[in-house]
Amino acid sequence: SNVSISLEYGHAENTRFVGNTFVKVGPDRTDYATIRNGYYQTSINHYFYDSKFEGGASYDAYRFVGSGTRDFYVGWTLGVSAASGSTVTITDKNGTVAYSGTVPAAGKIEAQLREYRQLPTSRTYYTPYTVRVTTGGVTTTYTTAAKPEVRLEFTAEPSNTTSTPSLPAAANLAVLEDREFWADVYVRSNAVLNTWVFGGSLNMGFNPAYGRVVAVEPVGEHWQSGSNGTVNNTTGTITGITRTTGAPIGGDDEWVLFARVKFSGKAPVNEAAAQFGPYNMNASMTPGSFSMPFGSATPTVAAGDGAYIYPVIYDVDDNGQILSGDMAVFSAAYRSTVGQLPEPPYTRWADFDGNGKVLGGDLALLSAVYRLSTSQVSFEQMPARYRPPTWVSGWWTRVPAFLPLSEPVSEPVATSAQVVQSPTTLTGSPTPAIILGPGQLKLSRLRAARFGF
Ligand SMILES: [Ca+2]
Ligand SMILES: [Ca+2]
Ligand SMILES: [Ca+2]
Repeated sequence: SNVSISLEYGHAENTRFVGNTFVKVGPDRTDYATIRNGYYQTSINHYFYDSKFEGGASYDAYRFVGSGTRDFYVGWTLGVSAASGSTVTITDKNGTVAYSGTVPAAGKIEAQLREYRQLPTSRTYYTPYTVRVTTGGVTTTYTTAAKPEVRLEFTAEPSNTTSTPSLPAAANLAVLEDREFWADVYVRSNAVLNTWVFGGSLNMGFNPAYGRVVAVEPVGEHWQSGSNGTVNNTTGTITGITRTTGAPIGGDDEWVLFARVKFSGKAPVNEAAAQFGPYNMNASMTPGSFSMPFGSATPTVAAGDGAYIYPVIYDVDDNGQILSGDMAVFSAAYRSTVGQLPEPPYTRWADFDGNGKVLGGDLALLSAVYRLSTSQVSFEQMPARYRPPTWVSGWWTRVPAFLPLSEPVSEPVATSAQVVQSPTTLTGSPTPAIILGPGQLKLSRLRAARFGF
């Protein structure tokens, strides 16, 4: 056993084990017990507070031997965050006061509270506790376990952090399509009642039209067991991500990394409707029950990040590459004025720089990325009007959530009143505005066109 209380050499009472890590090592033995207690005398009032377990050790791996009254208590430290000077009173489920005190300048008190008393054949719980916090004459009442929180953070540069006292303010990740980025899910105990989290389960959802899961990645040794769940990129769901541990990290009110999902965004170019994004991937979280020292609860979902996917505007046929198919659509619109004719040709799409005409400036933009795959294009190579408002460089940026992202870029649709040529005329004999037919032009000739061939 890891702890053996009361042997034939003598009995014991009133021991306290605080903040220990119990590790089961060596070959499996059928007579193993993490806590062994008893001989033939009374052996009571043994307390274990804030224990951590590794290798299969557990409070449930106990053995009482002998006879007489024998027990041990399991307890945890509960932090209560409140304004300095607040009074805190904590009562157990029987109404017995377990803690009473005043919050010091640091803004937090810590109380050692019993979860249960283990007897040879029974277990008596003291939970749930009622926590009353009185600040300025106003009393707020909490119960353990108060709901923990989960929060989503999108990042294009995952850190090695597995726990952190604070996360960046909620923001939106604005990212070009066909790039890999991560959704990090963090969990912490209640912001007022601070304690550890032993694990839980989580489902996630996203709009599969705008992204897919590449992998659900391991997040570190601090979770001793778990599952990365089942991904369905057709329905946009990840079900059954689970984590459990007997040795939680973080504790207190720190955020602990629970899951890390690698995504790749996808964004269509809808040339007919002139819809060019960005698109909200609409990631969502549905947590199941989470286990904590004083009980279990379903977390609240804290306001976190969103992810907006920007299409690489040039890839009009959405095949992931900027090649002849895209050039053909552009060629058809070349030298046209936006809104002058019914679409197609797709002048609203082809007018990349937004000056109202499909001319050399647009061709220059397209030529610069020709033959690249969409994953090789960065915002530098996109027209300014297709970049996120806070963009500085590269293929992603974080946009503060309180700033509205650009609305989906769309141009007014040409009405019949704006059509200056009849469709028959257009089909039968191209006007000077439509010199180039779809698929008829190679890049070299377009370059020539740019210089006025
Ligand atoms: Ca696309
Ligand atoms: Ca393409
Ligand atoms: Ca233009």
